[in-house]
Amino acid sequence: MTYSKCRVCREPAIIDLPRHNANFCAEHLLQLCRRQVQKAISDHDMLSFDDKILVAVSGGKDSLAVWDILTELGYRADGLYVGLGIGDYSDISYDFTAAFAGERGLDLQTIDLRGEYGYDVPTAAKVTKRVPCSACGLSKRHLFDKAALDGGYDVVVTGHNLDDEAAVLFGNALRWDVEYLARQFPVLPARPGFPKKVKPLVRLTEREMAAWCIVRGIDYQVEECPMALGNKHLAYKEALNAIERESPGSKSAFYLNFVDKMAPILAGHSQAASGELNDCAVCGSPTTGETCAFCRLQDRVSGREPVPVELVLNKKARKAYLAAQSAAEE
Ligand code: Q46
Ligand code: ZN
Ligand code: ZN
Repeated sequence: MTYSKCRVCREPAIIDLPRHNANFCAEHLLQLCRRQVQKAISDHDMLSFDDKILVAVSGGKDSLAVWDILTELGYRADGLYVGLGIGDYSDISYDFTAAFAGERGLDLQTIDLRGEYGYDVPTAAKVTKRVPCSACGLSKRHLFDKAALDGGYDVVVTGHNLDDEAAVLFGNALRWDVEYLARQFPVLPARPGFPKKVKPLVRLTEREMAAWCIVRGIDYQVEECPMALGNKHLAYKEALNAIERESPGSKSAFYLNFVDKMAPILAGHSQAASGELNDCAVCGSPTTGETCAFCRLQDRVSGREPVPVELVLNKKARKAYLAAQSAAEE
């Protein structure tokens, strides 16, 4: 598709961005992305050039793009990939991550959940009878925190973009979940036992990140995680996209104005940030109980026979997953 002219240089554009009411050529799209990342970093005091940074990489466009942008801007950033054991999806995601790091000479650490902790996400979901994202999110958070603290990193970067954050905000606001709303900021400061965590892509959309990867020649996992099929997060994204089509700019106003105007009001409302914490009896991580949620999960699910991905999907998601599998095999 061709779009008229770049707003900056008047050369032919490669993308239209209705929320900016403008089109951009490849060079000026990259410039816009860099500037939005720099603005997020400086507005929220996310990173300094002396920081030792750990990027949580999944092999998808956002995490590879944020690693690429930070490196290009001159930050010192290593990557950490956690192998979740979600069938071919995880294997392919790892290949994209390793290729990206290898081609650029970047340091990539990997943790394999089954190899090192004796379980994978589908098995954990089956045993706990909870949605896969629950065990997955819990495991990733714990392992990224631990790797950052053990490795002497100052900060963990994740690739959450504007679409992700607006969708989470939408869900939290639908329920007026003040506890979650109070924690939904682009920066979580370090606390004893927890590293600082930042989201430098909160001013950029999925579409802009996909365009960044295409222009920069970054190959990434384009498939959604099969476990995400049918989850509420995707439904919230679709709802916000429908609003955005009618009224460009609504999505960024919804999220960025929340951060500017509501964050100061909600500060201090999170009990998790203020409660007393003990050291986990098994691993030493901070926890409100005796043993942390990660160690309790591991204790429950480790050593079980691996459960195939399709067995933990609902009927609709299983159908879509198996159809995609057989199409890939043809
Ligand atoms: S990887 Fe894990 Fe996501 Fe898949 S199981 Fe859910 S949380 S959807 S970012
Ligand atoms: Zn241009
Ligand atoms: Zn523990």
